[in-house]
Amino acid sequence: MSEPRWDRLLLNATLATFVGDTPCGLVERGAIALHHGRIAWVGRMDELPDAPGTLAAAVESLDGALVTPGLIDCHTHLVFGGDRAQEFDLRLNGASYEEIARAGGGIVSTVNATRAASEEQLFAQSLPRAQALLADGVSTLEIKSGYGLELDSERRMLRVARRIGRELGISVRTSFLGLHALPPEYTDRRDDYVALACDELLPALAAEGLLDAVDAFCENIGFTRGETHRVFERAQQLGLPVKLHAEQLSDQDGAALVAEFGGLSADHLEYLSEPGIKAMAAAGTVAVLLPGAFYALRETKLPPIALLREHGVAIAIATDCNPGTSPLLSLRMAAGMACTLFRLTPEEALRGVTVNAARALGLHDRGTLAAGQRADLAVWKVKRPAELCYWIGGSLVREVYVGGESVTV
Ligand code: DI6
Ligand code: FE
Repeated sequence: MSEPRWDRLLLNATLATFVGDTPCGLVERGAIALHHGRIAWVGRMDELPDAPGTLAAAVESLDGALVTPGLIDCHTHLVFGGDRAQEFDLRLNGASYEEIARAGGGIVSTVNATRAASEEQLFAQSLPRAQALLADGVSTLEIKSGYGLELDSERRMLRVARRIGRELGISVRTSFLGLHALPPEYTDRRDDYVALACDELLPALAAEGLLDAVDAFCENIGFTRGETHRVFERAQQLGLPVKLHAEQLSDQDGAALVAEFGGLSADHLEYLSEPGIKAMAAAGTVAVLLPGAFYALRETKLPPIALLREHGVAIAIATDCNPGTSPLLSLRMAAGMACTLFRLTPEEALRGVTVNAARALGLHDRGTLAAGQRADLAVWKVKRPAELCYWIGGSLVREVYVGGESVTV
């Protein structure tokens, strides 16, 4: 008897492939073959080239269970020290996020806790957050620096981010967010800090191979458009793609700036204007919406969804997992919130955590179920794609495969 051609064959699956024009690219009574870490074959079971038992070393029937690409969380800050539960209390009693930040709380309080944590402590505190995301179907995760704001602490955060990927067997992409907040020791010396971030921290961390992209917080309580321009220029010199926290609390024309640099994504976008949308559409910059932050800040201004659709801007959804504005540990929940709060369709939200999220990270080898893609899959306990957005909470994951291997969730 000849050797089976595939490592593993999953049968009787409902496949949300996100390929083609049908809703979610759905294939009923589908089969998907995994081989050497890649998807080797996808289609209807009745189109398999031979009897299943002869095709693969391991064959499993899924009884109609839904299979999606492994989910991709393209915007998180999940490596940090401490928490900000006390600030949550202050906000519930009427203080605004800006007021807390201007009074020296907010991001800066997490900077202090992160600087005080050793690499082991930071790893021990952050790992469970990544585990929670994985348990909810995430197989690729972006993690930003930005709570260190000096070389050793930024490096520690990024090393912990990479280590989380190795520990859990998932993909972690890292972004430098040196322009996140002005560190307390640079009060009244803004230019010196921006110079430090652009000319010392960024090149040093890039040289250590710790960075995949560069981000900034372009906001009236963050950094100006000019300062953002400066860090983007340096990123460009170093060959790193850019992305931006843009138009979250006010319109700084940041989306147009990141588009001008051919950026991967502009993120948040509640205050985005039509010229910004047009610039994003022309540059192919993805709109990353973060409903967790919208919810936690009790924001009322909605991102301009109708205009994003009209101009054909790809929409992704992420958790923004961070201790201040979005302590959210479920990407599926973020997708559900995008439906309920932003009125995305479940299909749009699910494209937002798969195919469009891959694009927001500049990754072309994942985010759909197609032959040749990485074998990153989530097998669910439900049968219809919309259920992933409809159920609030609970644990719906049956199995996650990363690079063809089942990982413990
Ligand atoms: N925007 C956000 O939503 C997070 N960072 C940012 O630039 C919030 C970070 C925090 O409050 O700790
Ligand atoms: Fe963020």
